[in-house]
Amino acid sequence: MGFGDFLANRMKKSLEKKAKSATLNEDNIREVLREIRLALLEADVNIDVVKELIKNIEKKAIGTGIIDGVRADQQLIKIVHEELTDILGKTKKDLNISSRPSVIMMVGLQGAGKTTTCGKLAHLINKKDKKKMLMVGLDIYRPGAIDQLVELGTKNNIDVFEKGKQDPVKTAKQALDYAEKNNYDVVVLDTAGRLQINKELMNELNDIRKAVSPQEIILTVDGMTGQDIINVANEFNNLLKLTGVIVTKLDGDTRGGATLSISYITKLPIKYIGEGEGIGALAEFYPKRMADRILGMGDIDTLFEKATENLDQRTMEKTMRRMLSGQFDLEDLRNQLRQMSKMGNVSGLIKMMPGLAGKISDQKLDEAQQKLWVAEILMSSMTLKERREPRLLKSITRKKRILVGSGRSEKEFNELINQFEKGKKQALEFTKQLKQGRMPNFGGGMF
Ligand SMILES: Nc1nc2c(ncn2[C@@H]2O[C@H](COP(=O)(O)OP(=O)(O)OP(=O)(O)O)[C@@H](O)[C@H]2O)c(=O)[nH]1
Ligand SMILES: [Mg+2]
Repeated sequence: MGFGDFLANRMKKSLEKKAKSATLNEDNIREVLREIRLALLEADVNIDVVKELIKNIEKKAIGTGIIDGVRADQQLIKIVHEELTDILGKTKKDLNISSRPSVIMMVGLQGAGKTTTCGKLAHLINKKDKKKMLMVGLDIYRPGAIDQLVELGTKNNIDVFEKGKQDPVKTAKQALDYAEKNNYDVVVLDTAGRLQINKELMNELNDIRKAVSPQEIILTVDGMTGQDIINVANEFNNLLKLTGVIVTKLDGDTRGGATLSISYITKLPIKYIGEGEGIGALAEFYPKRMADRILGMGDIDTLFEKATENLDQRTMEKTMRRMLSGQFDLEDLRNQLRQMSKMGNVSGLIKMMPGLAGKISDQKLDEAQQKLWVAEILMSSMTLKERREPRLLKSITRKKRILVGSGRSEKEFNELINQFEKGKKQALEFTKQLKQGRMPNFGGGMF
């Protein structure tokens, strides 16, 4: 169960059960709130945060009364959504990296993910803002720590500054000089971690801070840790005046309670979340989207972003132009399916669609994924001419050749052709509606 799913399932169930009718009264609102409270506590959200959230929702839901004419369940979900968004920090907070060079200092406990996140952050800022990035190795205590950073840099084309076991304060200063002379835009400091907060480390971090005055001091926290992370965050913040938090490892079996709690209690913005070990697995943190996800409403904005990021724009435009002029063949279908699989697997996509999340069983998702693979295999056994002129596929010899070449059954072949015909109709209907300036109706979909 991924991040958010846990809360999503619990909350949705309690909301759906109680709030279906348009006649929400004070009693059943309170009951829904009790269940939300339980779900949050089970997800390891801090008790003070839960109390505050429930109090605010209650005040809004019962205090203002439910407006007639608008469905009560929708109003309640809206209120829960607003309050969750508030608690998660209201709006997205950008990094302050406008000065040249800007310094981002990464701090946190051992194993929280500082070094990995340094790499991800440098990669992301370079990609997104086209900034020249320099990572600096300041962990002189853990054997292999500097090598880890150097390796990360080499593998991903990010420059690394390090002076071996030299005093980290001195290295930090030299790194800044080096960055100025060599036109780096942003310097990311990878500092040492400890198993627990200790004075020596905190003093060293404070000395580094004073020496280079970072624009950003970011606490990296492991999303899988429990409540004590809040004390850790407070201590780091008191001494270092943090500017933000990055929560890592939200890809695993994490319930994410720490995320909800830290931002509220320390008033520090969560700036990014880590969702995997790879260099690209860092996402900007949008409180609203996180609230969407937690409530299981689907994460349309993220889906859209992912889509625009990965889609091959030109192929899309071409297909669209063809569809608008009434054409749609197997080659178009193949392009579309390929674009889709670039965005991830079927179940990942479905989770982000509002209304569909949780409604389709894993088995159905597997079947859909399987169909996509079969379709791809079959279509790659066809010639371009056959894909462009699907009527050629009526020929028995062509069909036989494709079946032998792909190793798929006749049944699968026929199914693909049938679904293509159906999809073609839908695609053309879709563009017809678009051309008439109407909002297209999504009728089921092909797979
Ligand atoms: N699944 C997952 N693993 C992560 C994520 N971020 C970091 N890790 C893993 O967590 C482990 C520790 O990461 P590091 O970046 O070395 O942590 P650190 O804070 O630098 O640790 P020290 O240098 O020992 O203080 C590594 O195995 C990383 O691959 C994440 O977002 N998701
Ligand atoms: Mg490290």
